[in-house]
Amino acid sequence: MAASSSSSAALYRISNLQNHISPLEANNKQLRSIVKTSPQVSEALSNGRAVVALESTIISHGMPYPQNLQTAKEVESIVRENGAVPATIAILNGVPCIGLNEEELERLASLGKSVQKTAGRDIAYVVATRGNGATTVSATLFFASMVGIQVFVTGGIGGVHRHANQTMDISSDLTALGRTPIAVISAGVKSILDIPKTLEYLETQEVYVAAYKSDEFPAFFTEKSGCKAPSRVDSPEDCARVIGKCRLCLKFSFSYKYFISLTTVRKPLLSDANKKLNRQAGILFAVPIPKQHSAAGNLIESATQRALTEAREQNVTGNAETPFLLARVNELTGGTSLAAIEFLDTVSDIALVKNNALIGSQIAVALSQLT
Ligand code: PSU
Ligand code: MN
Repeated sequence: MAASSSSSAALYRISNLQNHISPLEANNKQLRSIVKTSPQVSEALSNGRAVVALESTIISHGMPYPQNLQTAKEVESIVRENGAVPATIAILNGVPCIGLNEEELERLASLGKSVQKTAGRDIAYVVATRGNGATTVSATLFFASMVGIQVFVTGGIGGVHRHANQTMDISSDLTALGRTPIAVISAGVKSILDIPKTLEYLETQEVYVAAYKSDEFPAFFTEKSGCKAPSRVDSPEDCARVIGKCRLCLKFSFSYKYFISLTTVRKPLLSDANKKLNRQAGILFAVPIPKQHSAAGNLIESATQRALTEAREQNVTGNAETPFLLARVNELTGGTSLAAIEFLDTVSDIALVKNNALIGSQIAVALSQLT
């Protein structure tokens, strides 16, 4: 990194944030000087309205431009139509943005894979070098909790990789969930990962995991993973009661022309759990693929299972496994055509993230209505 003195200062500041400041200190001046929250998101948060955080790696790395832009806009529309305010999170020119306007969303989408995939560990570097960063689940959790967002929608979360006992490849999404009191709505975990180990690791991290209207934990492309979900929820209201309402409201009173007093008002907590108990761990609500997409999902899943068997037979392990699986799934589902699987995969990814956006928004609204 070609560090100028100002970028070193920024690096120092953001490292300090990560190390010493509770993410829930939403009224911290230093944080607010670094992070840019959109007027819509700010307004919604201070009025206790429903807000849904959205990650941006799916935009930059999940699909090509302009399909990614169109999908990102459609997902935001679904959130709005269901009564919540979308907060897409990304780092633009070193500034973490919580809620993107049209021009910012267009910029992020058109930059595509040239934007750095930014996990928690990468945040300080991207900010310090004034870079552009597409946030993964772990980095999005960090920024969302900084401003007090409680609900976050994504497609699939990262997990424990197969052979993690040799490679140590475990997504920081899981450790971030373990220390961030936010509810993530995802379609479960792709079967390319080790789903039983992922569930074990979430347990170790004290993350509450529930399948939505199902007894089984979903495997992204299929409703069933073969693993019983640790818990089950059946409505947005159930989810809201587990999360518990954030009663931290900021009140600005303009009592004199140049005098602004900032008062933090905490209302009594009555009926909610995670928040009421001041638990600092996250929540994962896993939503199974909707029935109308299960045919496309099954096609991808059966190719994945076959590729996994072949990998075992050919003794492909370690970090060679994921590229092998992806290439083989391409071949199996599209013959020689890469476009076919990319199409199928993208179609299902889009369908799933949209479905999660619908349910996540309902959860955020139910949460805002908790009395
Ligand atoms: N899994 C998916 N789709 C995704 C990702 C994972 O099915 O888009 C992205 C998410 O942004 C997730 C990240 O947070 O990849 C995890 O990356 P890693 O395994 O490198 O931690
Ligand atoms: Mn990894």
